[in-house]
Amino acid sequence: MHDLAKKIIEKDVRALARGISFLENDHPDKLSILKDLHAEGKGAHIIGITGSPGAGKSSLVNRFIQYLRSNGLTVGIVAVDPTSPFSGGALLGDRVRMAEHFTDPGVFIRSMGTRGSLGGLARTTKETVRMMDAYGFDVILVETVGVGQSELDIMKVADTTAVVLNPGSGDVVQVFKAGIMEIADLFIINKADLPGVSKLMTEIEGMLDLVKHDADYRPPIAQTISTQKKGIEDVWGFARKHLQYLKDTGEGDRKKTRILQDEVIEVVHYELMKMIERRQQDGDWRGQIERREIDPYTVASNILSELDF
Ligand SMILES: Nc1nc2c(ncn2[C@@H]2O[C@H](COP(=O)(O)OP(=O)(O)O)[C@@H](O)[C@H]2O)c(=O)[nH]1
Ligand SMILES: [Mg+2]
Repeated sequence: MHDLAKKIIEKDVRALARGISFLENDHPDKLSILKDLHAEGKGAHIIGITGSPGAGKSSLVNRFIQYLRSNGLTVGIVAVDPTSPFSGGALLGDRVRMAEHFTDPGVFIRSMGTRGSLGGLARTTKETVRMMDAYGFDVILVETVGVGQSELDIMKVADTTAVVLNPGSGDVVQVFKAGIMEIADLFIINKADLPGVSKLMTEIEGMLDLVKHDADYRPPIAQTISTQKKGIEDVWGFARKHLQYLKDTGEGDRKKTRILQDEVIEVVHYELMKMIERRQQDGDWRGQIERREIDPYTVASNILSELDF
């Protein structure tokens, strides 16, 4: 077994931090470490929290951490915010907000950098969650901005996906269009201190009637005020109920199978892309295309034939 994998399983928190850096930097040992860790997954309850920027996800996560800790549970947090490309930004805000947890050994917070492509970020995020699960947190929270395919893709790693909405924001239509409705296991109306809660409630219920009318699981709706610690226990209660549903119906197992099968394709895809990118640096095909000396199909065929399988 890889030394780092061994240390992560032994709950060496510095090894965990280093391991995640390996993932982010695409270290050559990455796949071998993940392989060693696979059987070591402890079955954390992985909860994804998604929603528009400013919806209050980070504030909610902060309260959630407090709540889980006061119930004796350990928590790993992965914060992904590709919408803040500037250093600092939202992540710095999160850091300040979550500072009180930094000295607590039962809490581990990792902000995912904005480097690399979104596809790469989604991959790294999922691998980080796997690594945290092998380390052995009771609950793993993944915060991500709900825009675009990659964010939806990140959420596939979660057992339970919570979608955060605000009253008076007109978010519901967006959520519906973006295909988030389909992946939501639980809705959270955060900023429930603001006007428009019952209108939003009706909108979500209406949408659920359309999308989930024949489903055997109907996502519940929680109301929270993150700035006042309100409603967090409902979120936790609903999340536990959803996990129980996954267990009771076998849907959890089926979901897991799909995720693992997809993972194979994803890893192959990602590794192939890296090989191709390295190959692309060889030769002057970009120049040849610029000078219209060659067609893209010939270049593509050449690159593919050079990758020896
Ligand atoms: N009124 C009100 N403001 C909130 C609530 N939760 C968060 N906020 C505020 O909303 C803003 C954005 O919060 P943040 O957690 O950074 O949102 P994120 O971008 O979704 O992570 C901050 O100014 C929070 O103080 C709430 O329940 N009520
Ligand atoms: Mg945030």
